[in-house]
Amino acid sequence: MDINKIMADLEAKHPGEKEYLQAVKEVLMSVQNVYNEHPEFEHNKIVERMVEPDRIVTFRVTWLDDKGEVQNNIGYRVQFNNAIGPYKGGIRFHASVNLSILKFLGFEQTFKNALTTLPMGGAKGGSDFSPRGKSDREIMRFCQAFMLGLWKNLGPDRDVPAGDIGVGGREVGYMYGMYKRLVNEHNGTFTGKGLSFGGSRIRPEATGFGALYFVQSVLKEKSEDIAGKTVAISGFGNVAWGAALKATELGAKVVTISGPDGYIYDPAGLDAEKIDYMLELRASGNDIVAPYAEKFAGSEFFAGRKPWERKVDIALPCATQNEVNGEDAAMLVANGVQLVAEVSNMGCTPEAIDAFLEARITYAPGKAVNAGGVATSGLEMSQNAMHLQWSEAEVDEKLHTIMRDIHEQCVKYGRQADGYINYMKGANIAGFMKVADAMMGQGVC
Ligand code: 2IT
Repeated sequence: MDINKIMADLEAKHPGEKEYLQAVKEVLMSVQNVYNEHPEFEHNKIVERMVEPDRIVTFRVTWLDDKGEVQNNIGYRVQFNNAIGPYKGGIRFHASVNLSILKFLGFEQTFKNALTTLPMGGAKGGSDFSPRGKSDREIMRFCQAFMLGLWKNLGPDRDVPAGDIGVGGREVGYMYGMYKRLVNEHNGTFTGKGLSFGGSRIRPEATGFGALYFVQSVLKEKSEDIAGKTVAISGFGNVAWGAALKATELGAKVVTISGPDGYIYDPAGLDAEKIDYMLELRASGNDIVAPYAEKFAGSEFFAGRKPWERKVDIALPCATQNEVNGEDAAMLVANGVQLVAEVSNMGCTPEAIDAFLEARITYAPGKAVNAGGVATSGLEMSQNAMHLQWSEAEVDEKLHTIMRDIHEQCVKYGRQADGYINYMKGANIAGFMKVADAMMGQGVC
């Protein structure tokens, strides 16, 4: 495989799509050697077919704000690859959303979903709509208008969306409600639904819980335990909340959370009340964490800064892509961090990853660490298809098994001769091989 040529061709075709090109390059670099051992992949142009989405749908989303004014946004769905199962992946509502970001997310989702061992292809969607400061009615009207543009492309065996940044249980409910009216079927074509209409237990917690189960496996591999370790978390949304909840339950001390406005340092560590307060902060719709420091004595707010300047044992980026850069990584390394596990998708820049690998610090990529979210979505699809609902214990047990399995796959493909486990390489090879195998089995199409 000639990575330089593939990347140059891709860049010429999709100029300026930097997140997408970054995600593709990372995977190609990881799989290069294995790929070259399989001439049939080259013969069937597996990589060239894999890096282009199967289909991209873009549509205008027009809605009325509370003042009665007409608002326009762009909606997208990137159906990346359905070799393994129906297209599956979240929807992101954020002002920054563009095609490059959704293509990178859809590409990553394809390999992540393969790692879960469940039959799901990869997709991602979203809009440049910003939920910040919007009323509940505005959110509802936007979700309904978004569905009008997308519903024809969805279905339980076609494409099953879920939440992502800016899309939680409330938004999924509004979208699914409109979808259901349009198709006149209650067929479960969304995951992250409310418990009373087909949702799965543990789905809200699953991304964060799964990430901590993965971290437990990583530490076990090193004959260590998470209890007593200090943890830096970024973000304060659904994923950060689930991670903080499980980390605390397992005896770790979470000392930071963050928002677009800066970060909170709380040396006493988060407790149940503070973790509940994260939900309140999120529900306020203001997208800021500063009020935490006013509420909880002993904590401090650092405007415009990131939590990575703190001395911690474990760093869990839980906010968004490229939130840990080379400089942040250097600070974490200098402060003796032992493990960096991305809970956000592509949370680290290539420079940051290089810094961790060079310092031989364990770094685990989002597509392995955060796969518990979509895995539990897969479990929600199974429950919907069987018209039943599993107990919390049943879902949690399955989530545990899946995360342990993902960890094993990473170790299998990522262990180096000197014993160091390159989780990025392991996850990329394991995911890639499964998708490649499924594509090979279905012929050139
Ligand atoms: O990035 C992700 O894996 C998600 N946002 C969840 C996707 C899903 O379909 O549950």
